[in-house]
Amino acid sequence: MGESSTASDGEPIQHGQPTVLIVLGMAGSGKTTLVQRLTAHLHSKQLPPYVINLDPAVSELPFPVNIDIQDTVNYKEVMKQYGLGPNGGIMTSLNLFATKFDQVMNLLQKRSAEVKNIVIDTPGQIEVFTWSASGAIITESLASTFPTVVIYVMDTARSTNPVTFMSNMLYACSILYKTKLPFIVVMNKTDIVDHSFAVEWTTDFTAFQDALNADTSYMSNLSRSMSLVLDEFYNTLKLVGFSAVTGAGTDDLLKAVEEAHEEYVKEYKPEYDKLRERRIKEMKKKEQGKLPTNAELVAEPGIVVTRGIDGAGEDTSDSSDADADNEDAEEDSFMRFLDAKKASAPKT
Ligand SMILES: Nc1nc2c(ncn2[C@@H]2O[C@H](COP(=O)(O)OP(=O)(O)O)[C@@H](O)[C@H]2O)c(=O)[nH]1
Ligand SMILES: [Mg+2]
Repeated sequence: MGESSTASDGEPIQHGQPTVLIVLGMAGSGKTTLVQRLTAHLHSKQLPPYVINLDPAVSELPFPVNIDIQDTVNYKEVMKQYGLGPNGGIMTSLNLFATKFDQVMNLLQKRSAEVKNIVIDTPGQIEVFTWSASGAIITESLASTFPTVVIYVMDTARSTNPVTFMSNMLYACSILYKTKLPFIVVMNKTDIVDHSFAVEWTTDFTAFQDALNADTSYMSNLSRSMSLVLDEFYNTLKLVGFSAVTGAGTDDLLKAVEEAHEEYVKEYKPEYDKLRERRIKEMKKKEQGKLPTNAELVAEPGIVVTRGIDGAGEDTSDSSDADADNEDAEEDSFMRFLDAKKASAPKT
């Protein structure tokens, strides 16, 4: 595969660049299960995605990953060494990982001609990723290089109450403004409850007001005024019903992703290009001020290991000798990281 590769339905890929899918959502909404479903689907279409796990606390990953934060940062050790609770541990692990994200970017750029999708699973606790500096660094790095799309996963069965629905949508809206990226809301778990109510509430203002009228709490009054604010957000929203368990809605989701990719190229890329230029200028200024150069930073021991994709589908590692060399280099760099870690481990 190369620049001329085509999408599953025969559509040429814009600019031959992969789409980065950042999967966000509340704990338990089904992010990991969605990534699993999507990964299996893309494997069956002979389009294995490049998968990154950014959740340092997940006990078992149900899909093959190329980069796993857990291979680099030991979340339990981080908690112990820094005396942190679970959330602080996840946050600090993500911060540690983000300091070396330029190396992840290098790996992604090397693979970018071969893959169509880069799928990123994020920590269960959404705020750890969306409102942290490291989450912003990771998102910005990705979005200033690749067409990047946010997939916001919602638990349909837990959103049937209009007040809960609106709170979740407000949260989604705030993330849209924070990330400034094309946005797809996935109403997951449609095998339990159909998502048609969500479609109605986001397209028919009075239908949502009627639903709220049945609720006389203080929150419903607040919701009534806030829902006016959300009307604008709903106008541009791509809402997709999905079941990570049955796979219903997979084609709709992939179609929305392709549309969002085009939206990125047309509307968001110019902004990210500007951002990137600003960053490069800042970098140059810093270099002149005798801070470590970019090259020196990249030459530090690596933190990232790329496991071959085993199990489901084809193994991309044997597609060429160059690939095998890359993987060796990645493995070597990870071993150097481990050695460096051992040497510098705190004595306590
Ligand atoms: N019925 C049903 N359950 C789901 C679906 N997707 C995820 N789940 C369940 O929801 C729970 C949380 O899923 P998980 O993917 O770990 O959520 P995460 O915290 O967002 O990564 C698990 O018990 C999943 O089996 C779905 O589409 N339908
Ligand atoms: Mg998860």
